Amino acid sequence: SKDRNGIEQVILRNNRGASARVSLHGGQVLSWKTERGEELLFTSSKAIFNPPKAVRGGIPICFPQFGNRGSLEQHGFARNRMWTIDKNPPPLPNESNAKPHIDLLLKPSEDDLKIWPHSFEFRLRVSLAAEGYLSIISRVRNVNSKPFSFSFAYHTYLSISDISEVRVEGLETLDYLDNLYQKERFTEQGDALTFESEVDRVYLDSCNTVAVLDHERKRTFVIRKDGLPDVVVWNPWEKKAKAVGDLGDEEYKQMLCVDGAAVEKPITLKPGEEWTGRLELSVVPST
Ligand code: TA6
Repeated sequence: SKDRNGIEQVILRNNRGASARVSLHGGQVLSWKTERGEELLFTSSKAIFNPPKAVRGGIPICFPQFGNRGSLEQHGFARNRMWTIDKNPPPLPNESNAKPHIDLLLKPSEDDLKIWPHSFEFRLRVSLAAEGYLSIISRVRNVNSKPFSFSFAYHTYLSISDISEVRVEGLETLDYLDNLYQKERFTEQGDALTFESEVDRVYLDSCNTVAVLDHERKRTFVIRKDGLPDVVVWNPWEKKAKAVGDLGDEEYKQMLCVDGAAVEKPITLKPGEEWTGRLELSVVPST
């Protein structure tokens, strides 16, 4: 199907009615719904669905650079490019092709190679399991003759009821780089993370499971990851939300970014080598 700007999108639906929508622009998941049709990802009411800008919401892919840690545009160019449907993807070990899935491919254009001179093949698989969880697998292969390094994040906008009623578990005691304090390193004080003001952190060397508890909606997002050592946590809060043009002034209350990422230690690939980064999102009822 096509969106209002004629951008191709793919709808995945499992046999219980859960669904996901993926745009070929940016390879961006724009929607993930429960079998009851409840939207689980946040999209700003002021989102701009006009390439090359990435839609504010869903799960933008930050590649080959996370944030402003380098010479490229913020979060790299992958989220601002048209991807193609990968008709003949190399098989994914222990991934069943039975579940609804889409395979997308991004290769650098001549212009991309001018700003980032590293030939790569980025294969993205988005799939929806029978139980409704969303799985995203990124495979980046170095098809160049020299090694290259990149940083990466699945910039995941979770839809929540009220940011002041949310707790994040699984990051206790970790060190983090605080983007609000010149990316300096701090240590988390050992309890679940709650939110009273802007948070913009990269938690380091996290374990592979993080839980985001939405108290009001009595549900917990479970984020499982592999190949992604770090977790970015971002909420702009009131002042920053007003400064973000494609985010409603009050909407910071309904969103939280908890991103599987590889930021502190960029991934280095030798010629011919391939990296795999897996993210699995599920939502479970919680008391
Ligand atoms: O989540 C980390 C971060 O770099 C924040 O500092 C904020 O800029 C956010 O990403 C959104 O970035 P974007 O380029 O999508 O507006």
